[in-house]
Amino acid sequence: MALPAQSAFAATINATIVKGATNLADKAYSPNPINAAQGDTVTWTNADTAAHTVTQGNPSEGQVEGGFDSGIMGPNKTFSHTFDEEGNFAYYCLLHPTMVGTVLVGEGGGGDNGNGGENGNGDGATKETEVETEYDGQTYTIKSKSENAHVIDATINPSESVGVDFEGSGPVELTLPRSMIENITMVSTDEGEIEFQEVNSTATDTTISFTLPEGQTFAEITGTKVVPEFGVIAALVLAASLVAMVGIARFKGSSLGFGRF
Ligand SMILES: [Cu+2]
Repeated sequence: MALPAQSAFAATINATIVKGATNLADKAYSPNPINAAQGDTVTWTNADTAAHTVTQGNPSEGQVEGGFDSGIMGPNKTFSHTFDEEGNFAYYCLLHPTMVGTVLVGEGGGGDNGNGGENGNGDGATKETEVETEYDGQTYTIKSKSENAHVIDATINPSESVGVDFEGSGPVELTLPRSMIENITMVSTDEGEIEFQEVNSTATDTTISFTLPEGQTFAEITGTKVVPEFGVIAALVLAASLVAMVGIARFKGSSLGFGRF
């Protein structure tokens, strides 16, 4: 495992809420992810004409209590937060919860924000990362081991699948708790099903390996058993909320569609 690169001086990293961010999902904040070193400050500028927020948390679990939160940022407004601890910090927009981003603080931070040059990970070293996802009060840890495809976020789609977001693509070993998903049957990216292999299985975890094709940073893992166990009820609730969303979209007469929600 690579050792975390320590910066001698804390840096300020500029990020942007891009124009048209409302409909840009994980492209709404740029760069995404933001790579920072411990102690760095990230300053977001709202370059859009609409108001947005930079709020720690994610759309499925909501705002992190005591986490960073810009409040409502009008056009050209800025928000800064200093990251004193290592870790992966998901954030989103409270006004448009499909807008999501991640700040990666720690290993190899600082230099890999699209200004050229991989920093820290270009030596072919395998790195282990993990994220926690919460469902119904339970926390599940998902681990990745890869050269370039590092897990940064995971979302449980109750009774169906687990969606996993990566920084980068390529071969990856992914370890998932059996309490979250069992009997993995399929792995797919946004472009369809990909091959996977089960490489290890313990009493508590399953490890699978697959290769994320170039440019693909999302995998949906489907299993025959995904939390919660009372799948039918969850499916009904999901169906009900879908109906509600369709209703709202019709009411607004939206021509934008609703993409991923
Ligand atoms: Cu927004």
